[in-house]
Order: sequence, then C-alpha cells, then structure tokens
Amino acid sequence: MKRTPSTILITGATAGFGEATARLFAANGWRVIITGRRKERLEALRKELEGLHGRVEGPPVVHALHFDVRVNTAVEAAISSLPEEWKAIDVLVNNAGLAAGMEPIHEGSLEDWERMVDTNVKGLLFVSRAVIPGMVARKAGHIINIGSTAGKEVYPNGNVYCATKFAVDALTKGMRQDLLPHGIKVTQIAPGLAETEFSVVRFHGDTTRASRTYEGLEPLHAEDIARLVLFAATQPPHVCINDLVVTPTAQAGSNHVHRKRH
Ligand code: NDP
Ligand code: 8X3
Repeated sequence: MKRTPSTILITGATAGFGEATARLFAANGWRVIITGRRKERLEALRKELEGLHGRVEGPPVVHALHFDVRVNTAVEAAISSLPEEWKAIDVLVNNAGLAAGMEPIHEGSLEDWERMVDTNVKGLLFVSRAVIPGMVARKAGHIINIGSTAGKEVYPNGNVYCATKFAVDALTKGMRQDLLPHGIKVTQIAPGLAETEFSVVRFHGDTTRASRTYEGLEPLHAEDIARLVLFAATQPPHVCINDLVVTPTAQAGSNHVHRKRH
C-alpha cells in the first residue's frame, strides 16, 4: 500500500539542483532525505526545511545524511543508518556530480578525471546499489538520474566529463530494463547550461572563468530543474517519463549556443 507523504532521497543537496529540489519537494509536503559532504550546509538546510511548515511538533520531515558518494563503505553505512521510518525511499535522485577541468584530452589532469569518474559514475552506482534493493523488495520506486546534454553530444574539451554523462545515459537505460519486472520507474533529466556552483567547481574556484560560461545568455536556473524532477515524480503510477532533455532557449545541444553581444 502506498504511504503518504512520500519520501525522496536527493544526493548533492547542499547546492544547485539538489538543494532547489529539496526545497521544492519539502514545500510540496514530501519527506526529504538530504545528502552531501558539506555538513554545515546540510544542517542549515535541514533546520530551514523543518521550519517550512511552521511546525512546532510532529515527526521530522527532513533527514540529513552526510557522506561522500565516492566511498562505498560510507554510502552503505549512511543508507543502513536510516531510522526505520525513513528506510522506505520512494524516489532516489542521483544528482551529486561535477565536472573538473576542461582541457584537450592530451593535457587533462588524471586527478580531475578520477574525481569525475569516481563521483559521476561510481558514486551514482554505489548509491543506487544501496537503495534499489529496498525498492525491488517493495515492488515500487522511482530513480531519477541527472544526466546532461553532455551525455547526448560531446563538445570540445568536454571529453571525460561527457564520457561520465554518456555513462549516466547508458545506466539509466540499463536500470529501466533491469527494473522493469519490479514496477520501478527510471527517468533521466539531461540539462544544458545551468548556473549553479557547477562551473566554479569545474574551473577549480576561478569565478571569472566560471561566469564566462553564461555570458550573453540566460542559463537555466536550479529551480527549473527542480520543477522537472517534481513533474517526473508526480506522474500517475502507469506513466514513466524516460528522458527529459532541457536547455536554455539560447542553446541547441552541446555545440550551439546563441550569445548576445554587448
Ligand atoms: P553544484 O556544484 O551546484 O552541486 C553539486 C552537488 O553535488 C553539491 O551538493 C555537492 O555537495 C554534490 N557532490 C559533489 N561531489 C560529491 C561527492 N563526492 N559526494 C557527495 N556529494 C557530492 O552543481 P549542479 O547542481 O549544477 O550539479 C548537479 C548535477 O547536475 C551534477 O551531476 C552535474 O553534472 C549535473 N548537471 C549540471 C549542469 C549545469 O550546467 N549546472 C547541466 C547538466 C547536468 P558537496 O560538495 O557538499 O558534497
Ligand atoms: C553541464 C552542461 O554543457 O556545461 O552538464 O557540460 S555542460
């Protein structure tokens, strides 16, 4: 039997898409499990969202889990530490991820490559492996993977980041096939240029270079993606959104961006 309200676990809820998604789902009455590495941000968000409904008593509506998706032992420990009343996860949003660097293939940093593969591919797999068996046992659930237009079309110097997002695209399709007999939905949302902390992380803290990414166009905002996650998660039981590719109006795929000149 379906329990209400539903429970969503969001990886990477300390910034960007994940944070906006946590806010939107909490505002819509969901029970939200927020996760990430930055403990202070998680705690501040937990407190803020707990106060959202002006509640003075009642069970918590937000649960924070602090872990690094790259460390499988930490992922397993965090998921198994969930109190009984938080264990039945209805929706898993595999959002935690990053780009690191943007160099031609022969100049790329091995350290950056490892960070991207470990976070975007292995991290997504570790969290999925820890959460999906519960969905299979309950014969219900929904996995929403955050891919990218970079996982549809490669762009110059995007090499390894694009490869990790192509992997997310393939894993989304693989998950949907494998989980078909278990009644579990699998969705990919593949955004284009969105202004979050993404480019600051990609360019190792260089905010000037990061802001150039969005010069002359209105990029997507984190809230735009949160709305799509809510849209996908609130379809009737017989409807599964497979793939949502979304770009700013000023972008047509990875390699075509229209920028206004000053
Ligand atoms: P942000 O940098 O704003 O947020 C990234 C989130 O991921 C943070 O909450 C961060 O939390 C978390 N994260 C990163 N590494 C780890 C880790 N090792 N363990 C746990 N959490 C981690 O970026 P976005 O919101 O833009 O990115 C979210 C997803 O969307 C990523 O997968 C990205 O590839 C994808 N994407 C982004 C686009 C964009 O243009 N912005 C477009 C298309 C896809 P913390 O540091 O606290 O751990
Ligand atoms: C992020 C979008 O085009 O910067 O995945 O790679 S892009």
